[in-house]
Amino acid sequence: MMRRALALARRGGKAVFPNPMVGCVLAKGGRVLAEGWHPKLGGPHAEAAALKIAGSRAKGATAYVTLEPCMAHPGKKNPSCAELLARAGVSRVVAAAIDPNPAVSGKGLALLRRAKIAAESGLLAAEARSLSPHFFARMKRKRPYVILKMALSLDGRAFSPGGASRWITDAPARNLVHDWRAQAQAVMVGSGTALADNPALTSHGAGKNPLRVVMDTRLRLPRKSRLLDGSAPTIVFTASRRKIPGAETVRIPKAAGGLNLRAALKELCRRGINTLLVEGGPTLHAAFLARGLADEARVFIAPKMISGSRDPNAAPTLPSPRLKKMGSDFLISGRLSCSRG
Ligand code: AOF
Ligand code: ZN
Repeated sequence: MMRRALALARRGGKAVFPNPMVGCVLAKGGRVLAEGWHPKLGGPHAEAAALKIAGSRAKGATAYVTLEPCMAHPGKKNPSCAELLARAGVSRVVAAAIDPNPAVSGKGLALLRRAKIAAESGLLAAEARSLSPHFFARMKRKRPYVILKMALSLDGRAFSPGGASRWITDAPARNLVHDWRAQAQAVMVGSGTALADNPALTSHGAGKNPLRVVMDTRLRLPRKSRLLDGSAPTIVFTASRRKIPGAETVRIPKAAGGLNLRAALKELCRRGINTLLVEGGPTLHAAFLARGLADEARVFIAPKMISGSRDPNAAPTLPSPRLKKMGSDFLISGRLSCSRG
């Protein structure tokens, strides 16, 4: 049964990255009742999928899962699987690996035992861990998977998630960013970006809103900031002793040029945050890069030359740009819309 659960888990493939692949088999009297797996990042969990198929037949069944069933924690997109299994009345849960996520670890099995369900772990645990080595390694390092998102004009100006310049990328790029926010459990900006552009950092209906995180050494965030509007939870990391209404203020140590990023990441990991999308500004991106704390970059380049114009929306564009890969470089070329005379 556990081997079958492992095979189901593999169906998640790259779509669940950077979260783990998870599979689940519900069985009774040596017969499979239902199967489930985690199909994609932010999608239903394996147990939830299997329980949905089994319905009331799950009562008295044994659940074989490749990862300890989860417990509710902030930033989670799904109802807790341990609770779902208990409510469905399964009589036994066999888990392969214990969830290394510090917000979950051991707590899922403990909840099941409190509900008088026989819960054990360790069956084919090494196989289960080897399905998602990156996930287990990262949890050991005590930090989320960090994605740096940036948007640049063709002439190399960074522009940020809010304010007037947010309209520099087109609707498809902006919608994709909203999807990324819905998939990431947390989104981070520096106070400079928060002040200059007043971004909301929500998913704008593309899915669940992420936890919003502001790095604000001196607590400069103004009270009227959209990040404090309550539309999604917000954490402000600061070195200040003051508190700010509308957000949770968490004091962490200073470091050269700002706050201790590692301390912030450790705190986010402790809260069960698995993926973090860092949206800028350039100073914050540079700090992540300098300390080797960034795992992935996603860079938009808008075919616009904004250096010479006051209004980025009126800047010269390349109406039909060409993109060519030249060795390790990319060449973007094309006629400019401002060409006259
Ligand atoms: C489970 N079953 O199928 C998976 C689990 O963002 P969420 O809501 O998908 O939660 C992600 C966390 O849930 C992840 O960090 C890991 O601890 C656990 N993954 N747990 O019970 C599943 N994929
Ligand atoms: Zn779960």
